[in-house]
Amino acid sequence: MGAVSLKIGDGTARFKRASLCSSAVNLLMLFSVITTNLFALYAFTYHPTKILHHYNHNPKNISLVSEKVTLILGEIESSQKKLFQMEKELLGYESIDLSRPNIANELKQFLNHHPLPLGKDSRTGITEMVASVGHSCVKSMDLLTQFMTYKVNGLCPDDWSLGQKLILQGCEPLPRRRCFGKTIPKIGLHPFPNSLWKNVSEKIYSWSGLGCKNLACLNSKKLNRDCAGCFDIVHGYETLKYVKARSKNDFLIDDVLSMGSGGIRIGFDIGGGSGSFAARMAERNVTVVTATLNVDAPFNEFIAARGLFPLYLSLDHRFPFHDNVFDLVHVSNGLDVGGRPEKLEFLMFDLDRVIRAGGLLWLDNFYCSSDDKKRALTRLIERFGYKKLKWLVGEKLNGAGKSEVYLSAVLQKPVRV
Ligand SMILES: *[C@@H]1O[C@H](CO)[C@@H](O)[C@H](O)[C@H]1NC(C)=O
Ligand SMILES: *[C@@H]1O[C@H](CO)[C@@H](O)[C@H](O)[C@H]1NC(C)=O
Ligand SMILES: CC(=O)N[C@H]1CO[C@H](CO)[C@@H](O)[C@@H]1O
Repeated sequence: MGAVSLKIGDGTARFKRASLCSSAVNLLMLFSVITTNLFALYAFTYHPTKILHHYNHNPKNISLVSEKVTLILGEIESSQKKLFQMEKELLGYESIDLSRPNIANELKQFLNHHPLPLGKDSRTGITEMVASVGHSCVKSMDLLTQFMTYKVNGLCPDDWSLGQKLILQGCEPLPRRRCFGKTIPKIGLHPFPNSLWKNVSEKIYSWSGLGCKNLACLNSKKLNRDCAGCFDIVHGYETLKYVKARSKNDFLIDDVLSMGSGGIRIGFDIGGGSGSFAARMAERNVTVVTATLNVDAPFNEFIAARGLFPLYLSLDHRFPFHDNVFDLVHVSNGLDVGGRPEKLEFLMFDLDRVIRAGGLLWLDNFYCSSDDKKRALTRLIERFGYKKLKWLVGEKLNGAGKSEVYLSAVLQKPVRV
C-alpha cells in the first residue's frame, strides 16, 4: 500500500519546526519565485519575439511557436512540482506512510480515501472523501498508533489524556475513532442559570491522567496565570472576577459591555479558565464560547457542568468560526505564545478575522514578560488599526514580590474597505 497524503491547508499548521528548517523553506520559496519569474521572462518576453521574428514571413509557423511555449510552460510546471515536493519533504508533512509496520489498522481505515460513488460532486468539485487529521500527527506516529488501537464497536480505552498529549504535540485535529467513549454519570446537575455558580459532585468529572483527583487539590494550585483557585465558584475570588476590580487593570464587564456599538450578544473567550467570564456574560444574556484544553484540570467538563459552552481546542488551531461573527473576544494570557513573533501575528490575524467590524477585543491582564514584548505587542495591535477604547499598562507584584507588567485594553475593530 502506498502513501496516503493528508489534507493540508485546513488551518491546522503548527509552527514547531526548527528555524533552520523554516529558513531553508524560505530559501526554497525564494528560489521558486526567482526561477518561475525567469521562466516567465524567458517564455513571454525574450523567446517568442525571437521565434516570431525568425518565422514571421509565414504565419503558419505560429503553431510552432505555440508548441514551444507549451513546452516551456510544461517545463515551468514540472520544476514547480519538484520544488513543491522538496518543500514538503523539508516540512515533513507530506503524508502519513500507511505502509510502515505497526500502523494501527483503524488509522488506515480512517485515512483511506473513499472515491465518491457517483464520481465528481458538481457542487463542491471533490472526487473523493478524505479524512481530516493534523499533518503534525506524522511526527507522533507511535502515540497516534497507540491512540488508534482499540476494539471496534467496543469501549475506548480511558485515554483522553493521550489524545490531549497528541494535540499538544500538534496532532490536531485527532482522527475519529469507532469505539464508545467512557461515560460518567452526570448526577446532580443544576438547572440554568442556577448552574452558573453552584457546586456539583466532583464525581462527575474525569480525573484519569490528572495529578489532582479532586477540586480541593485543584483549588490549592495555581494551574495557570488565569486560574488560581478558579474551581471554587462558591466562595473564591472567582466570584468577584469581572464584577469587582482588584487592580486598575481589571476592567468590569458592565463597563466593557456599555462600549459595544450595536450590542454585545455573542462572544468568544480564550484561555477562559473555569468559565467564569462566560458565566458573568450569561447573566447578562450574552452567549460566550470558552476555548480551553484540559491541561492539569477537567476545565471542559467543569464549564459544561455550569451550563456553559466549552470548546476543546488548542490555540494553534485556526478558530472554527466564520469571518466577522463575534461581537466580543476576550483574551487573557492565552495569547502568550512563547515569544515567536510570527506565531503571535498568525493568532492576532485569526482573532481579528472572527471579530465583526465594530466588535470588541478585550485584552485582560495580558502578562508582558519584558518591555520588549510589551512594545512588540503594542506595535502589532496598532498595525490592526483598532480604536483604543481603554488602554492600561500596569504593574503588579507577583508571589515572589517581583514587579510584573500587565496590559489591559479594550479595542474596537475598525471597518476596513
Ligand atoms: C464548593 O466546592 C469548593 C471546592 O471547589 C469548596 O471549597 C466549597 O466549600 C464548596 N462550597 C459549598 C457550598 O459546598
Ligand atoms: C435576560 O433575558 C431575560 C429573558 O428575556 C430577561 O428577563 C432579563 O431581564 C435579561 N437580563 C439582562 C441582564 O438583560
Ligand atoms: C523553419 C520552419 O520550420 N519553417 C516552416 C514554416 O512553415 C512552412 C509551411 O508550413 C514550412 O515549409 C517551413 O519549413
